[in-house]
Amino acid sequence: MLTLYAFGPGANSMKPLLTLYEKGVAFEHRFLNPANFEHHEPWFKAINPRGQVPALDHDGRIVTESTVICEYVEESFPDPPNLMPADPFGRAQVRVWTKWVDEYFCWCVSTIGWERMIGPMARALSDEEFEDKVKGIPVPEQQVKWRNARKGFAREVLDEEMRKIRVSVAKLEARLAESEWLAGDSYTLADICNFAIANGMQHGFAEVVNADNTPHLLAWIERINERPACKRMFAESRSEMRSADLAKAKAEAEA
Ligand SMILES: N[C@@H](CCC(=O)N[C@@H](CS)C(=O)NCC(=O)O)C(=O)O
Repeated sequence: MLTLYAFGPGANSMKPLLTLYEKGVAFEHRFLNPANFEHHEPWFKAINPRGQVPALDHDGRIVTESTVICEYVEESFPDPPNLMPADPFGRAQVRVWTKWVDEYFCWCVSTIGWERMIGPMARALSDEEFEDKVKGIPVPEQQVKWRNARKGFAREVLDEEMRKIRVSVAKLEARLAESEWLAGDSYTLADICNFAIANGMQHGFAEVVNADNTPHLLAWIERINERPACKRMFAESRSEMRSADLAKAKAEAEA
């Protein structure tokens, strides 16, 4: 029995979600709503003490860290399609790309995302409500990030993160101009983990990711969006998220 705890098809949550869809493995998807701070509730911190998604429960054993979960799924369900190359050199190339997304690309996009989305969410709370929520955040650095988002990140921080986004996008464009996929000849976890962060930048960062500046990156984003597993992931996640909202609203109305 597999249960994936995630926010939905975006960012770190999307990495294992798309991997599970690509592998065709049956699993239960448990959506947490970040607007309700559900990931900081005690029941979820009992699953991931860091209070972060994604987390995978496989027969009662918990695996955390998005990229680690992807490799765990690939190794636990080795039937094709294979998302890791068979040879050690190929696997090393995939890991160079997944390490880069986890340590560099993800962070600059995340800060701008927090400024745009988490900031307004945090400012909608009263000081008292906010402090109460912050107390429930187990990772000290995340407490700082929530406070910075509420205040608004400093201009120099935002400028530096935008610089790193431009560097990241140029790196992806250069690689995809010479190769259909990021690590070698086939679609791998390198593509899935980078797509999870890059998808949507053609809208949210259209001044950087667009047909004139990054035609190869755009084509790669479209190619992955056209994959049957990816289409299924978006369609089913949307309908599951709607049902979860309806079930929650119903439970609240009945309470
Ligand atoms: N290194 C972790 C990072 C997980 C992470 O940052 N998750 C975000 C969602 S994309 C989260 O739970 N954020 C909520 C918070 O930290 O309050 C991974 O790759 O799984």
